[in-house]
Amino acid sequence: MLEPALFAHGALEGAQLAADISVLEIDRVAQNVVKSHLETCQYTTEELKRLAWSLYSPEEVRALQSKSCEAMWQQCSLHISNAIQYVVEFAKRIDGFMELCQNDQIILLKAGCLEVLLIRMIRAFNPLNNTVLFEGKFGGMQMFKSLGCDDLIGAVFELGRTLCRLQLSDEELALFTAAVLLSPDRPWLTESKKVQKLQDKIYVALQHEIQKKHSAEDKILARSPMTICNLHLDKLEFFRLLHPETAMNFPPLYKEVFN
Ligand code: CLR
Repeated sequence: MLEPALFAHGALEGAQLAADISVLEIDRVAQNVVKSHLETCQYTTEELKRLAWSLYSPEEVRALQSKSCEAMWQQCSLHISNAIQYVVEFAKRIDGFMELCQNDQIILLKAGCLEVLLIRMIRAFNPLNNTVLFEGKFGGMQMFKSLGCDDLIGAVFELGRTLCRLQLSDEELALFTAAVLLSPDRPWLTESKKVQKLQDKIYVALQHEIQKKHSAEDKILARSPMTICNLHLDKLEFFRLLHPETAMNFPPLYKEVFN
């Protein structure tokens, strides 16, 4: 089934690709991926919003810093492997993933799980104060000092800041991470064509989601004249207080419209 209307804007590079995939199918893919993401993302957006207020105190940070390198690595690797289990569950719930051969499932997960985890981190990252969620509270990169890998931690935090600037919605995050997992160019894949087909659909769905976002943004922009009008009235009122004579001699039409 073809549905050319959706792609008529030329926003999509691979026109042939689009022609192969129907709108119904795209919606189904998007729904499945977004649902899988929401079911496996460990924390709800509300939970994270609430948690953003609980910051580590300087004493608590000092306590973390004075841990031994081994103990801190142990602790971090535990949390990372726990979070990776959720990524594995995410992958398993993406339609088509379990139909790949087991060899390829393992290759995709081994190659992609940390990438996905780092992208997912933006949900638990606060770019306003450069903090990340760790064991129930938010803290800065000094927390991880005892690991002895400031360069790595610095890079992780910089990635967090950069990705946060994109202001991805959960829908976009879901589709983006699914596309990362289903990368057909991972070495040693035996059925990379199959992986490619799955990723293509996800990219089309992501493209569609981004278009939706832009038209929503246009609506927000369309409201801005109203804001400007109100601002104008505020300024006029203030001007009138300061210079009542001048305001009295404004053109009649102007006065009639804005008085
Ligand atoms: C990522 C999003 C997951 C929840 C989650 C769990 C563990 C967190 C991780 C997030 C972000 C990165 C993190 C990690 C624990 C330790 C690690 C804070 C929030 C930091 C960057 C230290 C890495 C240390 C390595 C060198 C082992 O849904």
